[in-house]
Amino acid sequence: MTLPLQALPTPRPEFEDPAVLAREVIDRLTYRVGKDPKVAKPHDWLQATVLVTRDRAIEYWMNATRQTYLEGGKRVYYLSLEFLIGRLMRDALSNLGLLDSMRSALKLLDVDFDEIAELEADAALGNGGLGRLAACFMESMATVGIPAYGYGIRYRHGLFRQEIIDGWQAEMPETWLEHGNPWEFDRREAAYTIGFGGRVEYNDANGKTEHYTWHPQERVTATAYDTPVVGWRGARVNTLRLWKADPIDPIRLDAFNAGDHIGSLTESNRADALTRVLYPADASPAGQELRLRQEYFFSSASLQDILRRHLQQYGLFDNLPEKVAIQLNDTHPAVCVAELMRLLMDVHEIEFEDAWKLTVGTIGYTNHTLLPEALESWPVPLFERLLPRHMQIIYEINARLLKTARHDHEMSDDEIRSISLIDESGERRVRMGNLAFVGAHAVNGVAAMHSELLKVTVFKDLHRIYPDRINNKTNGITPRRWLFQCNPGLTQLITDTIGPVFLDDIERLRDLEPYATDAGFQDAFARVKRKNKDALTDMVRDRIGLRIDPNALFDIQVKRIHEYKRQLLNIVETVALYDQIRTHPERNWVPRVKIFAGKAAPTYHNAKLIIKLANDVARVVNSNPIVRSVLKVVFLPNYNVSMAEMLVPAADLSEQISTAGMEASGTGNMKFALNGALTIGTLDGANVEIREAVGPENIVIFGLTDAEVEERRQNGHDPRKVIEGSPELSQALSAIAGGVFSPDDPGRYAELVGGLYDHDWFMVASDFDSYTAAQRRVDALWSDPSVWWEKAILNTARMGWFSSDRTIRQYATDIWGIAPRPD
Ligand code: B1N
Repeated sequence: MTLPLQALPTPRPEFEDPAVLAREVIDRLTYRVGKDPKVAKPHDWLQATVLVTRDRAIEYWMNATRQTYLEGGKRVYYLSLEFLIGRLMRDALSNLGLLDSMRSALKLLDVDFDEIAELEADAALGNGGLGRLAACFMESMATVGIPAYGYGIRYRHGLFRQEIIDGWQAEMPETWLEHGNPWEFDRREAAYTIGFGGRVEYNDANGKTEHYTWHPQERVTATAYDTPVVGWRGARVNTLRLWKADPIDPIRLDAFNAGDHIGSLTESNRADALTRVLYPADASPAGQELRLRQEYFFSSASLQDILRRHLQQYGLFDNLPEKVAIQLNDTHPAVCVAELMRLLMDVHEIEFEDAWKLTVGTIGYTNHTLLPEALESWPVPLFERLLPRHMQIIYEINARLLKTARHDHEMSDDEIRSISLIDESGERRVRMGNLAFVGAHAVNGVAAMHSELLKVTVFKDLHRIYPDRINNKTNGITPRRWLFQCNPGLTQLITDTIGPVFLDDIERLRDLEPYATDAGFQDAFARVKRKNKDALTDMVRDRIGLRIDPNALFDIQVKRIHEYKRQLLNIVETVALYDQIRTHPERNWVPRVKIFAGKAAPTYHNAKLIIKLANDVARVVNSNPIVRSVLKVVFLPNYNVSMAEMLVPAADLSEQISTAGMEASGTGNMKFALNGALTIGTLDGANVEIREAVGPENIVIFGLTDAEVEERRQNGHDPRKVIEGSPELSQALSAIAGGVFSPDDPGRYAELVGGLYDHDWFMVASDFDSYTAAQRRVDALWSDPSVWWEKAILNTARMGWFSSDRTIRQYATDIWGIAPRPD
């Protein structure tokens, strides 16, 4: 059935009326939550409010879906093992333009909006930047009017909750579904069978076309759960479809009836385990069998769903690349290359050559890291056992690739070895990065520098064969969540100053430039920052019982804990500063609060030790009577999206200090700068482009360049000499290694510090002097408020380009071949 466009529902006039909304909230509370308003608890109100919000999104949602169908438009499918969404209610209400109305509606019911909004659990279905990027992209695709589906896994437990016990990280299970999830629709009708293991049958019954049939040994069902994603001003509502694994038969009745009650449950438990928990690995390996099962499970379910939808609308696959774009968020869904080939060949009887053209034409691949340990590869025996048919297909793709390389490109044996889909250097392994590269028509990095590095490092030889394939799409962040919602004070001030146009065209933030030197505007800007810092001050007191001074410079490093991100450099500098202040207490020190937060992968020993060190240093510094009036150190437990929404608007200084060449992009750097923090950072990832955008005088850059880092690693360097040449560094390291901060266990940090003397892979020692000098430049800038606020304002004014709307438009035109709605 096709509906004429005019028949599509449009929002009614009472859409925004608080009285109407209030009535609807009572209605949902009564009939859906089943609670009398008199006895309803805050959680019940939250659920009722979410249901009203969700229902308001539904008309737009259906509208969008129908329109895409009618127009025969190209659909984008964003496949990601992670979606780090955070809370949804404020986002949806704000994008629907209903935030104020809902606040008033709840007031009529004597319910405080902010209080119930705080109760919503963060959907933490991701580890860090890669997962948060997927969430920003979903919102931007809806905003710029792209018909898009996100596909991922509905983990029962998202990223673990971090507790700090005696200074150490402890991991607790995360239970976001505890109170149910009023956002999602479970689509029991959209279910697919996913196989594992078994054998492949070959038959050439008609003697012409070879035909293979996979007979899996094990099967599970993938069931869809849909969440609406609302674009800015309700421009479009797209779908985030997350898969849950279910046993084919909830209880195998034959076994159950035969009295084997336990045996009948094993299959059920196996299915359950598949989508039970997110791997807590960020830019590090997660090489267990269950992970490969998760990857294949959601890849296969998503592709089956995509092909079903396509076939239903078009009846054939010849036009797949014209109507479907599949974007792989890193290699986690790279098995899609083989699965799409299998579905096209074995199920839909398309020949290899044709299937390959359709596959490559449809798939795009985004690479997010160069860290060798994070590049996925799977042992061939494991892959073969779990996915025997896919292994065959990969061998076939590889044979053709290597033939081209040898004959058309005259590649040497070394080059052939490096491009092969199979790593033969030790135990044979399937290289997922190479598979994604050859199976995609476009391969992109996530910042200019990273994309250039792809061409000369991991994909050097593949780049020779496919010189047009690698391209850059610098990351972005959605300004709705990361400015309008998290910083309403600044948003209001900007609106009052330059008018509301920037709300729909974020690069118009530039209109603020003339006000950067205006004393009145500087004051107002500083007052907004101060209010945000007051709120953070209260939060720190409530969470860890520490008093901090909102007049001090708030210096913030929040992100996953990783050696390449160099929280250790920041901590060592803190210790050196502590020593200096104690030696010269009479000097005019700039008061600082150093704030750290972030999770470590549970098996990452050094990262966990760095958390302990931050907490040990905090304890000592914060209790020193001389120092504590000018220096405080804070480690906030359980960093997540909601906490970032408090930290980002309250920062004066943003720490983006990774070893050059190692942070592919970073996106926290963009959030802080947009909210008027100055960046102290290395020339790494997107910092390079942030410097170009805000101007070199408005960012504090230090440290070795990526080329210098590379040169030192190649030619060897002597960190011990570097340390001995820097009295401040030597003293700080001796204090840490000697147990000054760990009197209960003086040897705790001996190895960690020893690593700096021995190899210092991450160049902490090499960059130390340059970093401290940069920090003193920050102090000088802070000491002249008119200078500081001018720079802060120029950061906000010039960061509009880092909107994920811009990133998505570039993906749309360059990779997906669709025209987004113009600005
Ligand atoms: O992706 C972000 C970038 O801004 C960061 O620089 C980058 O480190 C991050 C395996 C990863 N790269 N690789 C991962 C995550 C989970 C996992 O299991 C790797 N995350 C990044 C967005 O582009």
